[in-house]
Amino acid sequence: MTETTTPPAPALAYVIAGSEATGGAGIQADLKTFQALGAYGFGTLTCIVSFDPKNAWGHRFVPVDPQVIADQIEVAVAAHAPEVVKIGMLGTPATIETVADSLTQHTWRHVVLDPVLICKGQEPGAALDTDNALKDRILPLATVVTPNVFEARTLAGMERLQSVDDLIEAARRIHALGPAYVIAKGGVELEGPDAVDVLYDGTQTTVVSTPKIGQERVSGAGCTFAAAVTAELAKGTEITEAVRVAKQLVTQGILDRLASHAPFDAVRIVAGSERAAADLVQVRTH
Ligand code: PXL
Repeated sequence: MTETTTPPAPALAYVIAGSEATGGAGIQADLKTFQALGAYGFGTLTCIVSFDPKNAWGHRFVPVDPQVIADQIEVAVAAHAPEVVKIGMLGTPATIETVADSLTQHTWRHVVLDPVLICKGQEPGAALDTDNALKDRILPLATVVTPNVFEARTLAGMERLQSVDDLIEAARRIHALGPAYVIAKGGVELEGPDAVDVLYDGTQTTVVSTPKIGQERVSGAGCTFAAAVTAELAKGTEITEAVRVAKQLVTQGILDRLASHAPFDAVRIVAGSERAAADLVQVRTH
């Protein structure tokens, strides 16, 4: 006779984000990351991005109706009562209002915000409204925010961001806007041989770096990074360790990247990716 045992309850990782139809970025990357890190993943769709292969792979963007977004959040929270949520691409001021209203109806242990700003192909005026709404309505609810260089410069109101010291300054300025933890990501954008990220918690600055893998940005790296931090926080991992795991996972995902007929490669995460690049990651706290 075989004995059946109930597996322990998994960590619950919830994401509110957009679909990117090639599967490299967006909610597809988030859910794959949650799975790879052993969390139970579920998501609310905010918008659908379909690059246009007939038009230089520019963005085509369709928002989901605000009521449908509110309904999805309602049922996800009713079913699972998640404590940790990742916010990815929202895309319009109306979506931001809806998500902000829904988020404030619940108590969260962590709200991890990947502050996806201008999406190529969006009308600049509309994008500015969206950026301002994100800053006004969602940033104050975030406990963790993960800007890249462009987003960090925009949120921090800095004219230039070129060095690790600038990245640290940006992280401090964004911290002053509310989030308990800021993870500013240098990626391939800063000069020098390393891809450097900075975690600032209001007191300590932790610099996490790996040797750069090429000079090109890889699609889905930012989504995957924030999703990995989310899954680890859902599992109860402490923030510095969550950042280290995320950096390892993304570094290995870039090493294993998927080429396609699109003009950019995509991060590829497989089970075990989070351990594979351990030797490449350096963590220094000041
Ligand atoms: O990588 C940012 C991003 C996030 N979410 C969606 C996207 C993109 C970039 O294309 O399409 C849905």
